[in-house]
Amino acid sequence: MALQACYLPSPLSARKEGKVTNAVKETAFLGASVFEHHKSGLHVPRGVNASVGVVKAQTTAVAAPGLNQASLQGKKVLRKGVVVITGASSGLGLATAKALAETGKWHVIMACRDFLKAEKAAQSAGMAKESYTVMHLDLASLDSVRQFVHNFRQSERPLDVLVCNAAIYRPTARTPTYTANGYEMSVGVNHLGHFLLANLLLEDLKKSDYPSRRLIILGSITGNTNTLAGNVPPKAGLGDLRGLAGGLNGRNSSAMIDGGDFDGAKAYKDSKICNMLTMQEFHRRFHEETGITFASLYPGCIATTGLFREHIPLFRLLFPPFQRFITKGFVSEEESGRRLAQVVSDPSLAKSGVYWSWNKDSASFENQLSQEASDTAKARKLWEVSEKLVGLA
Ligand code: NDP
Ligand code: PMR
Repeated sequence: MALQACYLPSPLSARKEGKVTNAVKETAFLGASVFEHHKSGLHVPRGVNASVGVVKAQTTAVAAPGLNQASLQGKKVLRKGVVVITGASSGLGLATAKALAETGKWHVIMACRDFLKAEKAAQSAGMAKESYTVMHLDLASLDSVRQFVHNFRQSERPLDVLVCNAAIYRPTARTPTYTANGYEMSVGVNHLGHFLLANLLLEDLKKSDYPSRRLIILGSITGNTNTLAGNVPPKAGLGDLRGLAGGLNGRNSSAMIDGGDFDGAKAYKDSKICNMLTMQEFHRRFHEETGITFASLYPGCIATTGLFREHIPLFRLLFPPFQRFITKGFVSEEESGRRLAQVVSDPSLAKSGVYWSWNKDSASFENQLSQEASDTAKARKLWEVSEKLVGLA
């Protein structure tokens, strides 16, 4: 497993000229000082609460770390927001990175397990080179998570928003595979890796001076049994967490959270319940004290993404038209990216503890979680067991 130092500058982009021109125009309008810092990539001046389409960004008028204070001559610098997105090398993560980068208000840290893939993806998406940084993160290794946090801190960027987006789905797996730490892979990556990452980076979010700091964890309709989609077998269910408490290792415990026989599709859905419970437990533990917004969401059925790469070819062929024409739950990668970008940056979506969804006109609303996905006692137990598994307790 690659654990090398991992802080890559972005390649050149043909779109740079246009971005800078816009930034200068905006700055002249606002009367703020112009400041670009290529090494950190932090500073393109921007407007206050400006918006591009539905993606809005709040700004903060403070000097960002790494700036030469003397050169500022007492003027305030409006800095970009800094957002870390895990799994930004494809699908929803990439679309969100692109949507945010295009506003000119955000610097996106693409936290990915495959540098080259992420770099190529950013380039093909047309992201301006100064709008993103690729950093290595393999959520299947807790060492890699810790290394990522270390590297991120070395970069001396602030952290304003963290998006726990990466996931794997193994519907056709007959036997479990395991993370470097010996946990069943779907729950290990989707929940435990993110659980450690979010807990460690909470300190960084607390330190941020950005007007709205957010921690967002992807949920899904299929983890919620109060929906038709959530009732398609195998149904999600954590039981009494006996498999997780036993180590989720398939040797002296089950590889499934509820202690049952391995089922790859269920493991994914279970991991999504964990994601939604974790968001709420973060909210209960830290929102009042820190003011940080904790949120989850179902972005719609993005039936074309790499999430279904391990599914049988017939499924991959029929799933998009099925979702588009029958359930009408289909959403394009681009639209889903705009939705998640809203949860990152729109001032009207700053409420904490919310599971966001969108109606057919793409208007956001606060959705209802299933009984299990909103069970406070289970959330607390999940937190305590997870803390032990990732070495935080
Ligand atoms: P994709 O497969 O396109 O994206 C998943 C991303 O996660 C990829 O970038 C992948 O990296 C990354 N990833 C996988 N394993 C690891 C790992 N060990 N370490 C770091 N990164 C990893 O799927 P989607 O875009 O569809 O999924 C994004 C999120 O949206 C997920 O949380 C999913 O649960 C959620 N979601 C998706 C829905 C859908 O319909 N697609 C519906 C509801 C929620 P790589 O590129 O290297 O493979
Ligand atoms: Mg589902 C009624 C609406 C609806 C919606 C919005 C989804 C979303 N699905 C719906 C219905 C149905 N699905 C029905 C009626 C069936 C039976 C034919 C069905 C089947 C189905 C399968 C086999 N659906 C699936 C699968 C998968 O393998 C996907 C999955 O469970 O991944 C975990 C999936 C999904 N359906 C969705 C969404 C959003 C998914 C995938 C992703 C996810 O939850 O993250």
